[in-house]
Amino acid sequence: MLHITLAINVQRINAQQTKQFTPLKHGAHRIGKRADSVMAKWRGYGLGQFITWGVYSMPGGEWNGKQYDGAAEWIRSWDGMPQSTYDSLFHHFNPLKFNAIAWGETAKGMGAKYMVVTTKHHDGFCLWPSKYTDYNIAHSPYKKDIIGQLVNAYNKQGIDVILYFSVMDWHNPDWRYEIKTKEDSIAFERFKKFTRNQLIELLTRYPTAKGLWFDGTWDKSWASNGAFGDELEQELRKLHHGLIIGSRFHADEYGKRHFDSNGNLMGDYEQGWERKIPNTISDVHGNDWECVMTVPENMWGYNKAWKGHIKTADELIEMLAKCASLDGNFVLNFGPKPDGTIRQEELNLAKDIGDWMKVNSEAIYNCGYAGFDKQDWGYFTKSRDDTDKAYMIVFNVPVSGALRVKVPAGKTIKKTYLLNQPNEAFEPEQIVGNEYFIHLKKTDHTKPFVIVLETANSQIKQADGNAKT
Ligand code: 1KN
Repeated sequence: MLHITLAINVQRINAQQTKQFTPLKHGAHRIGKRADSVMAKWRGYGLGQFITWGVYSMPGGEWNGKQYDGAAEWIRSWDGMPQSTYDSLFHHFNPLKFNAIAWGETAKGMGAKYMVVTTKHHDGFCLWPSKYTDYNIAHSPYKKDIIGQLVNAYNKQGIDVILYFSVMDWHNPDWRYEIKTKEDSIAFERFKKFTRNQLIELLTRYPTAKGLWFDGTWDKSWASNGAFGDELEQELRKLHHGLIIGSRFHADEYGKRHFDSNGNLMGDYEQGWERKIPNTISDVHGNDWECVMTVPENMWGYNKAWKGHIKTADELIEMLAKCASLDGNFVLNFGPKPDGTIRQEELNLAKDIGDWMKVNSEAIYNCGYAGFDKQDWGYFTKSRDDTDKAYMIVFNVPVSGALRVKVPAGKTIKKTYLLNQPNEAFEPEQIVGNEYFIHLKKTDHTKPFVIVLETANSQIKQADGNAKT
């Protein structure tokens, strides 16, 4: 038995050694995390707000009394609504109740440190007055630049802004899914110039933007133009100091997306965590990452019906804690209404999350993976600066009231107390070696809560608690 196992291991090692390295011009340009201060700030954001807004908020997932089953911002792709009708909606887009300052206050109240906003979704409608297409906000009855107002209002609240941009553009006649003919390739060359122009325009108009958030980059047309995307990315980075771009912009020269042909992450952070969260630290491969999450199952733009399960504030706080515990940011989507207001359900969630953050954000901001074994009661986080202070974000209180903690080898617990009641210390019970129980004094919590865990290097070499068996 042992003999067989060894043989398999040897084979594996050989396979690794002979694995081919593919020389790439347009793959990853850096291995590992960015080390600069702009990215360090991004890493510390913890919580963000995503805003999906455009003319799709007008039908709100419904046309002629019929309900569209997909996400509301995709309604243009539905047979039930003629594309020409959709493309005329903007003549009536007039969000008179839009108040960028009020949105910024909501985001601030929730505890968001950054905001991602759709400058242009797949439908091609631009919320800024773009020089490169008339299909933009200046040609709507509303007229005013929405992106500019948001950038200013959010920056005044101390919230950084990242610009969402869909490369795929259903409105531009030069967009192609695939390049099949000479004509296609001529059209797509024009489209590439248009895309470059719009991106330079955005960065020039909104110099305080911290990054670009790309979407609609999966089609063959774009993925087979990896060299163009990569060179454009380098150009944009030169233009805009510290610019943050995730793994979703360009493919490598073999059409590989996110991770290049050698398995290395392209861009500054992994952008594949859309509406999903990794389970263990090994799932994130040491990279920066961010999760973007919707409140209902899969609806970004405003949907009148809001079908299916609607996540609660506690569920969302748990997702936020889980992300922080695995080194990622959590970004919650809002889909404002066509009149420019945010629906009451979302305002309530922002308030409830904010109320929790006011007490507990120390366990989220600038926190990451703590290096402790995961336990069933919730999530450990640790400040990226303070190596001897961890947080236990507790969601599931066991009937015993005893929370199991296993501190890393070579550490002991120095002090344990509730984050919001620092004077009330717990006395951890040592189970064996570096494993402890923290006995809660009350077990009828109605909200997730945070326990601070101060550790110290253990003086005495620990006995068999750490021994490998
Ligand atoms: C599964 O295919 C898609 C394609 C596009 C799922 C979602 C999306 C878009 N990305 C999100 C950030 C939303 O903007 C959504 O419309």
